[in-house]
Amino acid sequence: GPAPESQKEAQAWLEQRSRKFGLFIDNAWTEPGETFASINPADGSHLADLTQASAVDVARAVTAARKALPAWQALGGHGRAKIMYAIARLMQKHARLFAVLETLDNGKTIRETRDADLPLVARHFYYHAGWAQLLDEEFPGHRAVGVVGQIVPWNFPLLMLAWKIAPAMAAGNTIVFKPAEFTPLTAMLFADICVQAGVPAGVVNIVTGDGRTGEALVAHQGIDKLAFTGSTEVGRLIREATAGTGKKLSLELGGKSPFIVFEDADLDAAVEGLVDSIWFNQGQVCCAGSRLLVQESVQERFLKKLKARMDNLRLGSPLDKSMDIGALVDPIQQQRIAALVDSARAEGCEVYQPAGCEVPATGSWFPPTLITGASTSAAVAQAEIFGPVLVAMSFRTPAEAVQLANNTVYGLASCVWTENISLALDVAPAIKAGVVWINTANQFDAACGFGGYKESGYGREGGREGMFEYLVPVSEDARPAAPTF
Ligand code: TXE
Repeated sequence: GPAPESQKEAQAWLEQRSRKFGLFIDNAWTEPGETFASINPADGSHLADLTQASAVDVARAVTAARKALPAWQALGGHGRAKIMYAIARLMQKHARLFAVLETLDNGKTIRETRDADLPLVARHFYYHAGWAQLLDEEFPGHRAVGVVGQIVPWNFPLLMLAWKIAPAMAAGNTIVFKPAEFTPLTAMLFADICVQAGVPAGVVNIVTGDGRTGEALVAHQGIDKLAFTGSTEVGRLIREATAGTGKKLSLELGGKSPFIVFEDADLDAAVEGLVDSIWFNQGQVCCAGSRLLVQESVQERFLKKLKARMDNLRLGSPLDKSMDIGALVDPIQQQRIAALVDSARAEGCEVYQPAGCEVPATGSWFPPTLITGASTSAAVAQAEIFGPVLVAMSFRTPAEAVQLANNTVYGLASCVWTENISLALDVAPAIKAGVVWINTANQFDAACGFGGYKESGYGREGGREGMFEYLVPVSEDARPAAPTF
């Protein structure tokens, strides 16, 4: 596993807080109130107790954010960038502690938290510090929205925090942030980093709690913009709740992304891409390539290679560096995924799970799974499974591939594998998805806008377009008078 000292450091940090956390408001910790537990899903052990923030707590956080707004904006882009660079450097300095804590809280493998999540988190703060410095030149006629409420899910706790907080800070907003109730710990550590980095009081406030805390944040009249990543169901509720309130809103919701393999593709590379696409983070990824569409002429060969590769996947302790597949975030997810796979079995689908992938007796786990023989309208072919379950289907022509790819209520991401660049360039624009990766998968960069179409939501995070989510055009009366000559 990771150096024992990193594990010790994580436990020591939790102990130092007596495994009990209040809310982070105005750069201070409140006394823990009514609490809920955060559990390590790999072994069921108790990690810490966190405060279930009430509507009154949320209101206090919004008030702190409102009060902090003028000074934060007066600091200017360069002043804010300096602080954001400090955050980025501190995240790098404490990357191992963050990675271990994330792995303990979420169940994802240490290889992923260490090599993917943490480097991307630092990159997001560095990148957006750059936009803070360029704000006046690059976004003239715009100002920060104001106080933003941000709600994130549990699949990439710290990375989603960075995707939300970094652009909001850069643009000059103040923030009330809510992590998911399953994975609040790295956000608590991030609060410490904010203080160390010199973030002024009230600029970043963190309230923990379940959907009720989220609802209070959504309903609060002092919020100017809401950013949400999570289920399509809750996204719909939030859109309804904010309709007619004037609150700006961005939603990043579910997906059922197609992974298209043409007959001329480098099949071995495509198998590796697919492993990354559907088994990374146990498939608990909004843009997971959960629908394999493979050309009929190579289907048999491809599935044979894929099964052989699945047989080599290692599932086990997420803190063990050699593991490919860790634990699911919570037993609820395990039950949900199992029910969907059972429904496929009942419908006569073939379900392949590698014989060597035994799941531990305690904790929440699900083996890598491949389903073949499903109809295009089957639940497993249409619903977001949000687990390590791949559904394979075949096509004959590029036109049929595109038709199947778009046969979903979602439109978040997609992958196209072919050695024929003309084919790739024909197919890519025909797929209605926010991202089309060609001969690769899961490339996330802070400079590249990410977001969906259809029921995957709207708005973009990252890149230049992501900045507009946290800015509004300046009203006429606030605009400097036109120069007179
Ligand atoms: O998501 P929720 P859950 C999908 C995935 C998963 C399912 C359920 O299929 O199995 O959703 O996951 C907060 N008002 N995705 O229940 O409920 C909640 O506290 C305001 C896909 O975890 O959407 C958490 O912080 N906020 C998705 C956040 O919303 C509310 C990632 C997300 O929780 C709220 C996650 C309410 N009424 C789940 N109710 C993706 N595609 O990225 C809950 N919350």
